[in-house]
Order: sequence, then structure tokens, then C-alpha cells
Amino acid sequence: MLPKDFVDLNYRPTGKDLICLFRVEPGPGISLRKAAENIALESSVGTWTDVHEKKYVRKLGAKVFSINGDMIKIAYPEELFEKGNAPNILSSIAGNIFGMKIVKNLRLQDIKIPKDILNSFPGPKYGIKGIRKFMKIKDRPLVGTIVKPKLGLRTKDHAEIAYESWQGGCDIVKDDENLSSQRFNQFEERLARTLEKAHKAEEQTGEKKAYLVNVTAETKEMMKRAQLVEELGGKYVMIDIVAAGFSALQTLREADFKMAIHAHRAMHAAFTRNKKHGISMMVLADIARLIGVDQLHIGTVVGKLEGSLNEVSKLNEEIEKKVVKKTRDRLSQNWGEIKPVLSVSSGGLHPGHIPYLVEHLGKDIVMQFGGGIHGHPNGTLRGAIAVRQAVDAVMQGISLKKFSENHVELKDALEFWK
Ligand code: CAP
Ligand code: MG
Repeated sequence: MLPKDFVDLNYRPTGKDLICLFRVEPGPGISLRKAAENIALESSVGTWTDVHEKKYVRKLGAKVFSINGDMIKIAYPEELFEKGNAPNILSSIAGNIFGMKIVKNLRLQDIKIPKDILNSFPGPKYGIKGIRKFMKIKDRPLVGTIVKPKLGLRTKDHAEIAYESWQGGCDIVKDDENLSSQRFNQFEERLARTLEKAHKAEEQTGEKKAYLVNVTAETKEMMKRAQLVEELGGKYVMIDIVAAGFSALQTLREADFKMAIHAHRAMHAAFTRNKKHGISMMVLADIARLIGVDQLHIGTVVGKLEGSLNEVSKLNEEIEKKVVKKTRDRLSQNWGEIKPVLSVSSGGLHPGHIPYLVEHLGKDIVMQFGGGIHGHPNGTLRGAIAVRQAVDAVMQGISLKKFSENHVELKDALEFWK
């Protein structure tokens, strides 16, 4: 097959094609069409030279069917992929092509997954409705914290900080992404002690309290840890999906534990941040939804980490909607039976940000405050109280300023982080 055979601008994709949207910047002296041909070729059945392949192989060649400015769309016949194998799909559509000399920059912007591939993955076990049901929270946003300092705390203090956070009004307390089982705070003891505090806080407050323990580790070890969480009655496990890898995530999901899966995306920015090259967060989010995380970090717009309102709100739609509409930089997707994933906003947030987040991302969200709770001038308990007060204000349609006149913890927080 020659490179030109991988372009057919008259081709109309069928429901049996996986579609990719790429942004292409060809290398010096290379036309966009030539770059496009080579991307389709290398990511499907071709290589750098013709190998006189059999006729039946030709049918599996990917087709560039749209070239619009620097955006191209490629259709991949679904037979190219093994069903239920996320790494396999990525090795084609997000594999060698990023390193080809023929492109200066290449960005995988979005993917559209055909029905048969969708149906070969479980998707989230609980999704938004399931989480709201077991947390018994009808319509307000969920409030969470990350125990801080992120590393270094001893187990007893970790559990105590978690306890104060729950007492103050957090629904969720999670480990930080880089806490696993270091000597100063080992997994088993931390899990037991912190869950014990969660139960105590549940009894005291009458609310459901969840501990999102980070099980990220070598896969077999991770599974042992998840098993232990199940035995001790935990509601969630947390995994760093990019660092652990999608294969590990599949192993965790397919074990079908009772717990919901909280997906932290640490390391994603190595792929996603450079808007000209790499893989967009939209694609990583699609893969995470497909495999079946129940909640996923999507950014904050206003906090400490990069991500525009446009980007974060599109991610919010991509993971929470059943049908996603096509735009210039996004493909449509019908998620069918795959449940919606709950969005998590986290990173540099404090109570003053809550009205903005609810206005732009809606109430189906987990808002997490690490520094924004434990850095409160009067400590963790007051910090958590301030966050819940801000949520109450937003739910009642009252401005934070007005609400803080009668709520001293919120008043102190707003003063401190103004
Ligand atoms: C937040 C956080 C999270 C980031 C991840 C942190 O803490 O624990 O890891 O939110 O980013 O360490 O930064 P703070 P993202 O509330 O103290 O900032 O959600 O964008 O993936
Ligand atoms: Mg963190």
C-alpha cells in the first residue's frame, strides 16, 4: 500500500470505525497531506516502505477522511483493535506517530469509540448516581480534602487530620497522589486507623464519610491493598491512573470490587500540557471512562494548576454526559450504557472559589481543598466548617460575603485568602 492509499476524502465513516481527531504540524518542507498519509499509515497497517501486503490486509488500512486546516480526522476499522484492551488501542492511535520525523508536532485531540469497542469495557461501576446513592447526598456538590502535608505525616496524625476534616463537614478525605506505603505512614495501619475515624465521624455527624486510600503500587501489590480495603469495608479506592498505567487500572476495575474508583491524574500534564503535541486530557478522560473510573480529576480553572475554562468545562461534559456533541476540536460520542463519571475539581482551591465552580461546572462535582482546608488560619476543623458553610451559601443562593456575616469560619477564610 502506498501512502496515498491512506487518504480518501470521500470516505464516510461507519459505526464500526474508531475515529481520531489530530492536530498536525508537518515537519519542514512536508505538506500536511503527506504528513496525514504517514500518520494513518504508521498507526494502522503500514510502515516506511511498501511491503507488498496481501489484499485482505489493505482493507484494514486507516483512512484520512477529513482535512480541515491543520485538523485531520482518521477512521480506523475496529478489527484493528483487540476488544477490551485499552493499551492495545493506544499503541496504535497514540503510539509511534508522535515520534515520526515527518511531523514537527502532533496532537491527539479526541477519539470517538465505536459501539462494539465500548461494549467490550465495563465503564464505571457506580458513576454519578451510584456515588450519590451510597454517600446519601442528593443534589449538593461533594466536599473533599487531601490530607496535608502530602508526605511526611505519621499515621496517627494522618488519621487525626482526616477525622477533623470529616467532623468539620468533609464527605471525602483522600490520600495525596504520592502517598502509598512509605515508612513513616504505612498502608495497612493507615487504612485501619483512618477508616476507624471515618466510622466514628459517621456516628457523630449522621453523614456518610468516605476515605479514599491510595492503592497505587506495582499491580499485584495494588490488588492486595484493594482487597484489604474491601475486607475493612472501605467505600473507595484511589489510583494514580497515568502513573500506574491503564493496564493496571483495567486490572483494578475488572476485579469488580465493591468500592468506587477515584482516579487521580498525576503526570497527565506530561502528555496534555503542550497544546501542539501529545495527547489531550479529553482522550485520557475518554479512556478512563471506558475502563471504568467513578470519579476523575478535571481541573479547577481558578486554582494552582493549568487549564482554561473552555478545556475544563468540555472535560466536565465529556465524562458526565451520555451524548457528547461535535465541535471544531471535539468528536461526537454516544456513551450508550457506559455510566457518567463524577468530575473532581482540585488543586489550589479555597472556599472563596466555590460559587465560581458551581456556576461553571454544576453541582455534580467533588470539590477538594487541601491547602484550602488545612491552611485555614484556625486549623483543619474550622477549615472544613468554612468549606461546608460556603457550599450551604451557594445552595441557598446567598452570596458568600452575606453568609459570612453570621458564619465566622467562612469569614476568617475569606479574609485570609482574599
Ligand atoms: C490538591 C492536590 C491534587 C491536585 C491534582 C495537590 O491540593 O492534592 O493532587 O489537585 O491536580 O497536591 O495539588 P491543594 P488535578 O488543594 O492543596 O492544592 O486535580 O488538576 O489533577
Ligand atoms: Mg495532590
